[in-house]
Amino acid sequence: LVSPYYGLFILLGMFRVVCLLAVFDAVCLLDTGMLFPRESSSREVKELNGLWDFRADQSPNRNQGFDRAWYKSRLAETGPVIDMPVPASYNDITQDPALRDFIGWVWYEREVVVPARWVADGGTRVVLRVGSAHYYSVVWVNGVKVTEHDGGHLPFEVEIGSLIRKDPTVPCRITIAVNNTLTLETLPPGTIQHMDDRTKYPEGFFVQNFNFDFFNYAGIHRPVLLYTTPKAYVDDITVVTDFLDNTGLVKYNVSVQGAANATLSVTLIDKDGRCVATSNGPAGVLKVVDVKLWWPYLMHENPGYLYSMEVRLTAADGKSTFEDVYSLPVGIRTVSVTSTQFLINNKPFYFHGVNKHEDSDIRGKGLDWPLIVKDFNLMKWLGANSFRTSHYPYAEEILQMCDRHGIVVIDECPGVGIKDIRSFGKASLTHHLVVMDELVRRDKNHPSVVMWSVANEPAAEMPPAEFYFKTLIQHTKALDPTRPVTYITASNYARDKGAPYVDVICVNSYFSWYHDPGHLEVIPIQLNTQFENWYGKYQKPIIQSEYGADAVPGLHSDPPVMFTEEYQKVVLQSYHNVFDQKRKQYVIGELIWNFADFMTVQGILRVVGNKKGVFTRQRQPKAAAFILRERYWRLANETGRLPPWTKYPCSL
Ligand code: BDP
Repeated sequence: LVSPYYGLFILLGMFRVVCLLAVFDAVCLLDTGMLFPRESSSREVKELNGLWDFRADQSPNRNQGFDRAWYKSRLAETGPVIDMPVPASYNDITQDPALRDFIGWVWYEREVVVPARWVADGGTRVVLRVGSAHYYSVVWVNGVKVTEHDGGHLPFEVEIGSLIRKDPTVPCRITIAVNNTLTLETLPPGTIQHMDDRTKYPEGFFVQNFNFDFFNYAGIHRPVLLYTTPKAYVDDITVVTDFLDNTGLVKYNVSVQGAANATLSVTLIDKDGRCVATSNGPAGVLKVVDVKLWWPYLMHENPGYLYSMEVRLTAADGKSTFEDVYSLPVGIRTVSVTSTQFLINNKPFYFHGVNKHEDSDIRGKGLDWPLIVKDFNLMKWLGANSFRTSHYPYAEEILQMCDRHGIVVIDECPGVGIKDIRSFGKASLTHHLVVMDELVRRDKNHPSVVMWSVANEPAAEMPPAEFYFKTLIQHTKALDPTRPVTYITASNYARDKGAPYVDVICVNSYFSWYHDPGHLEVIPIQLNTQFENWYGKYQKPIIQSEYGADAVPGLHSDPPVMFTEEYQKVVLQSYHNVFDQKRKQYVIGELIWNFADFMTVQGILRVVGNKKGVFTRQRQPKAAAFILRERYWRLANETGRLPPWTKYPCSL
């Protein structure tokens, strides 16, 4: 395997310092930006959320929709349709088990009234954007294919202005076909298995296999919208922040599309609306006197401080003048790693947080504001200062909440369940690199994101894992030299092939659960050995990135037995005792598995999903939540700088 990026890695490694000051997406192969769609004086947004027409293609090869060109006319004309909410997973919306477990193409369609001005004004770009659709999407507008996208969890978009202008009298019909099939080369990977033994299985029976522990929810999971920009527009912005004494530095780079010569002015505005720095041109450094740094929740009395960077573009093409305005929230902070510490703004940061899932009743993985806000309230109630986006990128709306509330994020790509040696091949790696490009492009400007995770529990002991992870990690560091990169391991410390390349060791372990089930007494010894082994070999800081136990709410037993609330409590407490010794040395964080119960495939190890949540799926606390809450607030009071009224238990 020879990576097309290999030469660039070496070069970029050598010039890492230079990169810090320059644009940091030099190796990204994507040629356009993916700024979050925001309204401004020059941009309008029209949400297409709500009810769409929907049909699953139940034909034996799932290809009838393409064979009969369902995109050419209204979906209701080619067969029966049902109402489908967007955003939402389609799986739990009906009573039909065939739709819950559906594998293959589903079709969404909706007609949109496009404002007349957007159609009339040829100087306006009209962009169709899908926040995420799982897994492979093809999009048509009025029967014309406009784009396709490989991968769930990340946005894609396409300009459709010229198409809707072709015939302004017809309504704009948007058709999106989405296929949730996972193959050896998708992320996450999977395989389709056909069962041909007619004495055992019905005609056409097949299953989707994969090696991850969450339900493979599918559909259009995040908002679909139309937004406008002028023809000449701000396509991308990259900021890298730093500070020196009390002067903040915002290095920025703006890329422009649609104009050979554009004038750019950049203004940084504080929370009170005061302009604190200005600059001109596509790249520069904004200097902020008496800077208010971005601090994590519970580390500072004023966490999540955001400035607003207003980028104003003016361009002319002989006939017309274009002005585009885009405002980007900017948090000024630094991140670095030593052999024993994780530093935010040069101060040691200890992750006391959670692992989450995008998962809830009925909605599946669909973005839902009440759920998002409830989860943030629960995280703050717990005293959690961080979470990992296990096991895929979460909605941008969630990261924006993290920026504002000071919740620190380990941002994970969908590289979960890479266990089959064939998923370490060239095609898989190439796709994985593109997914990292897309992820970094989307999330690079979030101050809350402090580390990239390129995978969860891959088969890191397999021989090809070394080249695979070396390439992937170096590529990610070249994309973004300002953040540490890791992957989450559950393999043997001595045989883990990627560990030499990560900046922080993240280890998952389930002592007294998957190993030595029922034997709580092994935890102190085995956890201590785990830490000593990893640190002894690599001398890198360690995060316990997962630990926990299932508890069925309401099940009790003393002495504790597995699956009771008491057992979950004692597992946590036994881990905590060891964390307390090791955090004085090189353990820099602990993330519980999991924040809340979540849905999985059916299997003999799962009773209606994974029950390792400290909250139920309906977000009610189990006994373990109170253990965690006491601990996290104690940790915060030891390590943070809190105003007295937020100190546990006074605020409660
Ligand atoms: C870990 C996986 C996570 C699972 C968890 C479990 O990373 O996705 O849900 O085990 O089994 O190994 O509960």
